[in-house]
Amino acid sequence: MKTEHAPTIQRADYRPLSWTVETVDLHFRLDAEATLVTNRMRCVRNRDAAEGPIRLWGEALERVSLTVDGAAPTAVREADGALEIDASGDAVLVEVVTRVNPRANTTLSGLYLSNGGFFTQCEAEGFRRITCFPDRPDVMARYTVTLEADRAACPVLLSNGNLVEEGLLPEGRHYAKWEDPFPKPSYLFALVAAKLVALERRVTTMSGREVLLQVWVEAGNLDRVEHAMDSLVHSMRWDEESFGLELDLDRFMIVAVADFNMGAMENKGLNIFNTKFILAKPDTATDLDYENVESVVAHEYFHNWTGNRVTCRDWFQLTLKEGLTVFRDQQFSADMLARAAGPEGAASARAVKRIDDVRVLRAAQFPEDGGPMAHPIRPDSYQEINNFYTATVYEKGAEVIRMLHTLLGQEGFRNGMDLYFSYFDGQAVTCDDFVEVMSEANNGFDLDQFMRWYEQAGTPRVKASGVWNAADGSYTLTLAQSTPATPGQHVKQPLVIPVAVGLIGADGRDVALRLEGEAQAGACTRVLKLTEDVQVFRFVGVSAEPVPSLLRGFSAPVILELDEDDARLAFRMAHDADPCNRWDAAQRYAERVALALAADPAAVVPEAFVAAFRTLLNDGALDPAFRAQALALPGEAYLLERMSPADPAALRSALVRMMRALGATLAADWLEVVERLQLAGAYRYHPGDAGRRALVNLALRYLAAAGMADGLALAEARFADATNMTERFGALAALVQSTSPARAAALQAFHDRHRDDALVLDKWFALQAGAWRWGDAAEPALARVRVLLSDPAFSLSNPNKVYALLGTFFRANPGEFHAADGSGHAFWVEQVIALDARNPQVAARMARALENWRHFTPALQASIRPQLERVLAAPGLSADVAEIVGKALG
Ligand code: 0A1
Ligand code: ZN
Repeated sequence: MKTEHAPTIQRADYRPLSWTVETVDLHFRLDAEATLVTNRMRCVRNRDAAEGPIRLWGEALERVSLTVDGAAPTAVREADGALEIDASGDAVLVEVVTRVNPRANTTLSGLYLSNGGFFTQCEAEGFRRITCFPDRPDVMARYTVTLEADRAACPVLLSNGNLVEEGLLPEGRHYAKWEDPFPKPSYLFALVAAKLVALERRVTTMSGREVLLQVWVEAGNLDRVEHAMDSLVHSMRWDEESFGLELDLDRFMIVAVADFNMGAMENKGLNIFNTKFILAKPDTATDLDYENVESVVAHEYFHNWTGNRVTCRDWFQLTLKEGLTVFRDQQFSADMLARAAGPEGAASARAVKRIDDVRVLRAAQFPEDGGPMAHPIRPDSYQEINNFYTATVYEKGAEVIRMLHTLLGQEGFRNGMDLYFSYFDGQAVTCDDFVEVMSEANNGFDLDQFMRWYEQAGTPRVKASGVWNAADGSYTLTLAQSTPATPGQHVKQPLVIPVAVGLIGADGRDVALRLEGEAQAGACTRVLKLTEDVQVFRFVGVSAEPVPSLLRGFSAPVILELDEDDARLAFRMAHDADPCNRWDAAQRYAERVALALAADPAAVVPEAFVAAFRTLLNDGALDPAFRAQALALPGEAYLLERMSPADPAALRSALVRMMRALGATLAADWLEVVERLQLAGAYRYHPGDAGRRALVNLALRYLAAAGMADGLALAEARFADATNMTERFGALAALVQSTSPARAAALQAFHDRHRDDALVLDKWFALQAGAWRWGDAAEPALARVRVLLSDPAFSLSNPNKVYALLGTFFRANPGEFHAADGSGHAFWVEQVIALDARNPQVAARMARALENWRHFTPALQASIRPQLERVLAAPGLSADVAEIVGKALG
């Protein structure tokens, strides 16, 4: 079945191409239905490769003409989806003319239209949908691009690099010519031709060059680009200061587009962004939106060095640029938060960011690692590369880089990065190259075993046990690692796992650590290197029985298994000096309670658990942002992954009981928090304020869930009076997640206020798709989702809308999606098939919502299997969806 849709591509099959490209001269005659693309490329023989023809890939193209050195080529064949052209000599000029239809292109890959403008998306293999080309990242060429379009419809014409010429043409048309001085792979090509305006800023780089920064948006959005521009400037400064990396172009452009499959794209000098990650003003964007804009702008900007200047040899190496760039954006965000918090609050601010990152990893990557799509951060094979822009490649990839940073230290890591650029600037390289250079820059630091992180899939388990010996004051910690089998990988080797450890004394203070054989005690937290299946570490001078605090700062992407009773978890919630672990103790305690309640419908929330939450809530010494994290229950996706068999309805009932108990029992405490922390005055995006708003919004959530009259009244009042989106949406969310009769009216009021704002309506869609059922009479989420599907503001063609409505229902509302009658599963089939006809990438993302179906109860499995089979049997199914569903059933 699988091979019918797409062949499997193997990493081991990589071969350099016989011919590559030196220069590309592109001419676009832009037209909505028939754009003519003339591509003149100088192809050169690759001396390092075996003899062979020129290979050019093309997809969804109408080929108008093809010449080699001005003449019809002597021999042209089609093989494996590529054109093969025999050529002689060392260099030839190939000219290909193609015609494409941007309006008909609903895949949003290649050249497409959005609101009347032309945009491109070429990663991973979109360039072949524009012209015939050796569309692989190891072909790096210099591009000259001429755009020609109607001047009234598309007054702005942009491409990579520098503008070298522009002018008017007959019949109301005009043109612009761009030259990119840096050789680049085709996936970094971009053009934009649209009616846009720019916010501009001129800044001076560290070497004293003046550069022009532009953020291009539709005219009506110009009042919401300031934050993106500030974020760009901060990113530039940070990369200069942290890594000595400077912007290499005279102009750097960002363009926002409403129709976009992913978050954003790092095209050389012309980043294209989903509007969601550019536009922000207080009335329409939440604190979280502000934070996301900052980190996505940074991520794309950082790619200019880690991704563009040094790129990937082939798509299996994707984590080379993505893991590293996510790590860089995480460090940047942590530094920005720490700076805003000042010296006192810096550590807590960093921890809050780290907790965010760990939450994402656990919610998205752990389930992936435990399912049919499990793959190493560097996969060995794929059918459709677009399916491998995954949490594993990105988030686990960033964790792997973080472990390198931990093992080598800040300075060692920086030395490695310097050497990486000095060796590989302008090249397309592999993950091995990166790790080797890290070793070389650190006196040959042995990273051979570390490479297994690139090879093995699955989340490792670290089982820990400790024994204190009163007689000799020693504490013996035994750590054992194992990684469960994953598809195609049955045997796993031990990994290098940095385990940051602390021992907490009975007084709640850390003990200074001294390993057996050491002359004196040192720091209170130290990193143990676990490299064997089992290892024993003996601490001495421990005069009273300590409480271990392991994996501090989440020092490795593993699942820590440690027997701790409730009292110990409560103790660590109150005392662990490592904020990440303090949060984790609360998560573990909540997980334990949730799973116990899910297993027993009659069970009640233990008082000791509520008391432990109360202690945290009322600890005024703790940063509100941290308290908001620690008092939020673990994500449902993560909990389902921990439950065997996974029973979403039972889990939902447990979580409802927990929310209600925590809301009702701690009502007075929550109300006091609202009273004490709510802010007056104008909104500003500042992490300190954001933390307060987050804790107040959480308080409203608990109070509303518990149906506390005071809390509901507060939420209504805050909804009505809010002066910014964070407060308005927080109050609305609290009302929607409750039995409040004000719910419907509030949703309507919110809709009416923001009816013309696509991004705000996305929140409105998502909130309803994600709603739990709080009362017996409440409407099932699916009924609501069906109504919203025909809302005039909804469109299956806009990825943001699909992610907001369908993505939220499928992925963030398991309690409703997996309704026992199977209605959610039948609906999923309908929608996946409808989407697949338009946009396979988006359809495949939705399809992934059922991949872990084998973890569910037998009754749910019986409901899901035939639906997966229906999708797989659908005529004309894309390779994208076929791979996901095929692997789920495989
Ligand atoms: N490289 C981008 C992500 C991206 C990947 C694929 C896309 O289209 C299929 C678009 C964007 C990043 O990491 O930000
Ligand atoms: Zn990226």
